[in-house]
Amino acid sequence: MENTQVQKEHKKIIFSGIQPTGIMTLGNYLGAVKNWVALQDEYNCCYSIVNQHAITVRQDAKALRENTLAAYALILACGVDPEKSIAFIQSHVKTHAELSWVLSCYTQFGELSRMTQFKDKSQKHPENVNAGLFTYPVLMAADILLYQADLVPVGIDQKQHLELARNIAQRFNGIYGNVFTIPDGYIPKTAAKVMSLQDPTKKMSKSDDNPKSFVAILDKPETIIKKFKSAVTDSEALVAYRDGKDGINNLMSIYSVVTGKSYEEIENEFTGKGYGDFKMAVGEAVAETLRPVRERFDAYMKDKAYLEQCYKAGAERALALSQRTLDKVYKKIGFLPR
Ligand code: AQP
Repeated sequence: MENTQVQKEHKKIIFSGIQPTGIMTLGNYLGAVKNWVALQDEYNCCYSIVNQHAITVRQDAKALRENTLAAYALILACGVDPEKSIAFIQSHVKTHAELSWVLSCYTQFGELSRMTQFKDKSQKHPENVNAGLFTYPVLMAADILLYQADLVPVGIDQKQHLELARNIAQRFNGIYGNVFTIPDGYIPKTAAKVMSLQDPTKKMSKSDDNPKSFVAILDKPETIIKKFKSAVTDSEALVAYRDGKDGINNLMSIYSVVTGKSYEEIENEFTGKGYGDFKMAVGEAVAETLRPVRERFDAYMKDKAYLEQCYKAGAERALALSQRTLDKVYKKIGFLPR
């Protein structure tokens, strides 16, 4: 018992989050949430539904509420265990907004101006280029630093934000001593960036206007297979991982992660076969992987009381942990205690 306690204390800490901006895609699953699940035994993990990030883009209130609960149910359905890990909803834990304000005073305007996600999203929503969209990476830094996270499992699209979080932490530590742990990214080798099925030069995104471009985790098996059948490829009829074959490369990396087969094994499996067979195989493998997730999701959504009990307990644990960091920060910067 004592040993287990010691081991638990020595485990490294992980933080990661996902926005409740729609139904999670295969990209979110393979790039992030699948790894969240795999890391739970080895690390002390904090996983959050980051609804405060979601409002940087205009949301319908009712839909946001529903999507937040659905996203929470979905991470549990993917295998996040609310006993092992701290699973919570960001707005339930006030320390995130509080630390974010402090860190924004230690972040330069120029640094935030260089963030590519800000540039992309402000182009996509020119009518609403709000200050929150601009300071989004500061809130993300607060999310991570509050828990003294060692590792942050994310897709490669978040690498730049993570780098900024490290810079902010280093700058703060440089002034005040060792307040924050400097986090490292945990980016998967395969499927770190799942691409759109309709435009394989763009990342698969849940807010894409074209539903054929992404596979939602909750899509029915026949829908998944149909979407893969209509995936954009090339005219070469050769299943091989090569430069310039963006569509096929994307399908190969998806197939590789869900089946555990190497690229070489996949190339051999489809030698002499057409893209039709390959797309069908990828669709079927993904549908089979996601089937149990969808079934568990349906069961969780029928038990709202259980979900509520889990997210309340998660918020309490998250608050207790993060308050320790916030107290330390307030003391260092000279805020008079109440
Ligand atoms: N296509 C992707 N491939 C691999 N990883 C991905 N992630 C997102 N898309 C891909 C990873 O999923 C985690 C949660 O992402 P998020 O929902 O917080 O925000 P996002 O990156 O902005 O995802 P979307 O789907 O593109 O959402 P919208 O459309 O709302 O902007 C992150 O770890 C991310 O790296």
